[in-house]
Amino acid sequence: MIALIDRLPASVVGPDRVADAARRVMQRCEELAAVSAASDAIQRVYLSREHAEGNALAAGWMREIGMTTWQDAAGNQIGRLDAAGGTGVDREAPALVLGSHLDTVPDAGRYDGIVGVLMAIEIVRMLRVPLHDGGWASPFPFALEVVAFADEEGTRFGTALLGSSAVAGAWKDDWWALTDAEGTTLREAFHAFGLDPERIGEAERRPEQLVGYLEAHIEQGPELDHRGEALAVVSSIASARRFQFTMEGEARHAGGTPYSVRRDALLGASEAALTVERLCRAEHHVIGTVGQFEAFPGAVNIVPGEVRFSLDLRGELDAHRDEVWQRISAEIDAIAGQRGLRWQAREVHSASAVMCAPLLQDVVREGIRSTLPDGADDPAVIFSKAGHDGMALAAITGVGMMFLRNPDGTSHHPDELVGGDDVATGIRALAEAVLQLGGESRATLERIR
Ligand code: HGY
Ligand code: MN
Ligand code: MN
Repeated sequence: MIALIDRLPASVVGPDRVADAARRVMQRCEELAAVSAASDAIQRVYLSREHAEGNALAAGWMREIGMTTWQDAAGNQIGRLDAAGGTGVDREAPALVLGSHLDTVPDAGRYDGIVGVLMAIEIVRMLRVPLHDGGWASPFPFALEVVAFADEEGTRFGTALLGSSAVAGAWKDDWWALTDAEGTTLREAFHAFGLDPERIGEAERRPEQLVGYLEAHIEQGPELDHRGEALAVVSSIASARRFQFTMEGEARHAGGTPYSVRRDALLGASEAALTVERLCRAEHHVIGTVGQFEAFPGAVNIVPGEVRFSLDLRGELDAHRDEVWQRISAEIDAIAGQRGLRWQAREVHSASAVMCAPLLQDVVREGIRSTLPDGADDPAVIFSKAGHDGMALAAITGVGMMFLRNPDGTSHHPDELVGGDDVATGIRALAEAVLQLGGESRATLERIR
């Protein structure tokens, strides 16, 4: 089958053009990597100077291809090409949204989120059509938008998907009191960034304004690398729950306090962390991680009286995740009882598993197929163990994702990698997916969920 993309002029979509686009993506990943709060690491968190600088760079790249750009009321950076109508452009057409996030974890890699935003810009560059007035438009019955989400990771305030939750109309008022490590509230950070908390509702998009959301992202796992394949269709995005634990015992002298009277919070919390690992290892669909762990008062010669630690718990389905959470909390209760400790867990983030829209899975599959030799096996289908903005957007539109090979699956780490060739293959695949979608009837497009 001739791929739709091969019907476009080689001067636009030929291998040289796609290679140019991939080179631009890789080079811009380096540019964005330099926009960091740290001189020796990559860190770009929500409502920071680096967030503003990253948005400004992305806005410039969006405008460069003729997109109208704006920063929404939650700090997401958006670009739009209206749909080419009969006589001009149709400013009311629903949009297919492409993109990912520009924020990072601490000491991040260069590609998590970033590569998806930049690939989206290149796909729009390839598929846009010129207008008589010198502008550009989407050739489809839908507009094309690129969104650089502002806070997918939740690094600064602990609650993830803030930018995409605002777009999905799922903002929670009790988030305003969230504080960062310096004690700055989310509300104060909004004001400092130049955003008005009272206008957060303006970021919301309604289902009828959207055709769907398509995101390219590195796999953040080793499966494609092990399979020797560049791309995969994402079937679903794992559910997530995040907790902040406090384990309390009694701070006592490290020398004079016999073991028989100790209530050592660190040992209780350590047993809890090992329990998470044991229970999750026994489950193939649930993954638990204790990523933060701090003992107080934290002196070498004092038995720790308190430990604060985090739990990141994910499951292919909400039910799997919640059943293991029940078992984890029951065992932690028993550990605390045996050690004379008190514990509490505050849930700071929860997102349900999201099944990717069947039609979007199909067009991503066709897009990947267009990059494979005739007779090749079907593309890999992977459920995402990493969280993504699509978890929030699924509340208002259909979500599709494509994974790129991520050597060793190393991610959330400076050694995170993606190959330029795989980015080129991904650009071609996702462009084909959009072209396939463009050929669907309006009735079909309205049913994407
Ligand atoms: O944590 C995650 O899975 C994502 O990278 N935010
Ligand atoms: Mn991430
Ligand atoms: Mn990500």
